[in-house]
Amino acid sequence: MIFDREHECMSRQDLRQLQEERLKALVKRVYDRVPFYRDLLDKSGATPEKVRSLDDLPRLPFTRKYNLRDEYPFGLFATPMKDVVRIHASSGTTGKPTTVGYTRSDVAMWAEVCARALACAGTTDEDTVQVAYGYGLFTGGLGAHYGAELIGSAVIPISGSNTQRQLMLMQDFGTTVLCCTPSFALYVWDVAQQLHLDVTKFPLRVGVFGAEPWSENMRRDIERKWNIKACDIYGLSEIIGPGVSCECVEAQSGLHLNDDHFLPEIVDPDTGEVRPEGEWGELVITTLTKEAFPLIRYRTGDITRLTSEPCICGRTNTRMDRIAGRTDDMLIIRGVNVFPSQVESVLLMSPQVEPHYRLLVSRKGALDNLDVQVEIAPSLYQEVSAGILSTDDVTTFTEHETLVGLKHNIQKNIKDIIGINVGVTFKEPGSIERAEGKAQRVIDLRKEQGDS
Ligand code: DLL
Repeated sequence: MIFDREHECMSRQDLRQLQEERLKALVKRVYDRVPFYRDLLDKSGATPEKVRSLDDLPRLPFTRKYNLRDEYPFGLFATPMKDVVRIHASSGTTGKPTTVGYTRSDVAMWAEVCARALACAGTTDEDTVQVAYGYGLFTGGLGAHYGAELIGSAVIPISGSNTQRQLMLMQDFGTTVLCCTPSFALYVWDVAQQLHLDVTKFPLRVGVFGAEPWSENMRRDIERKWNIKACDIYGLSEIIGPGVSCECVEAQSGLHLNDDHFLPEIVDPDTGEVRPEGEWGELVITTLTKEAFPLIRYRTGDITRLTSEPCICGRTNTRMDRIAGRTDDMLIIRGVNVFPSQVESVLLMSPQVEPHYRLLVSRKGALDNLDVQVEIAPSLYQEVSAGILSTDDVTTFTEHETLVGLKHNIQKNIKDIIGINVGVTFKEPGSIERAEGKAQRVIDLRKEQGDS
């Protein structure tokens, strides 16, 4: 189902015209109402009368995460607090969160784009939608909730955690759509195995997973384990929350971006130069319609690429590729850029390990080390431990022949893809901490070790 055919299937020409009108109005609005932007636009020379078409977009200055921090909590709001009806926040790296505000009309627009996203993933008013994203300052729970309600689905606002209860309600209420992080979907599946539940017999048919990076291989793994279609949903609190873009269930090939509200660009993360369509780079978004907290050319830090090719589902809006990583969680190991998602896709090629892993980065002398810690499959673990127990020799877990071979293979595959040698440490099933929200994949010890 296409939720808003008028806007999701517009001709590119009409879309451009709409974007242009909205951009001009936005620049005027922030110039008049937000001292920070008036100052920035004056300094860069891109005052409202100079912005006449979309071609002027690259002349506008960027907004960065630190600008939001500097103006904490409400310095970038463009409406008086009496018009703000909701405040959300996302955790920051330096203690203070990033605050975002919504007017009544912003909340309505957010519900609308989330409804589009969920409908894009195949949700209808016949569905029962279990929202297992966290409710609270995090935007995931309430965003998905309002979107599903607008579609007319029956919403179960269970929020995150409570894994056994998630499974119980899924069965008892006949959940057909699950919204949560991909890592939580895997965790819930693990728990179902421990409880001897056959989740493939559940009525669940679609997962709308996002809020953290995941790979194509992880999608296949989740789809197979749950016997569902898994679609990728993307968003960030600064821009709106979930609902910026979502994959359609028909093609699962790129995330349809609501570009009548969120104007995307791809720039070189180092120079800020705009890159042509199809090239990878950092996603930059301008919010065209938001009232309380509008942003001009916000540097998301997320790496993707865009296409305006039409999709088989009939939507004509811009599509973005799944996020390949972030400019700032990109690891630099011995000078090589490494995204956790690259390592993940290698791990998921092997059925003998589980999609539960973490990357431990450390430094010995001048040399960076990356140790990939991954759980082995329970069946392999049983086989290996039985072998060890039945012999009298001193073979330890990791020295077992099968594991030595497996380790060698994974190391080789990682080397083929990212070009560096890494360590691989196998962990017992269930020993890596599970996430109830976003998974923490990287532990970088280099700073504590005195290096930057
Ligand atoms: O994670 C909003 C959201 C909630 C999106 C539920 C999807 C579903 P923040 O907490 O502000 O907002 O985190 C935003 O998470 O800049 C990306 O780096 C990452 N992220 C979000 N969705 C995806 C995704 C929510 N589908 C940050 N793939 C973003 C990869 C994602 N990364």
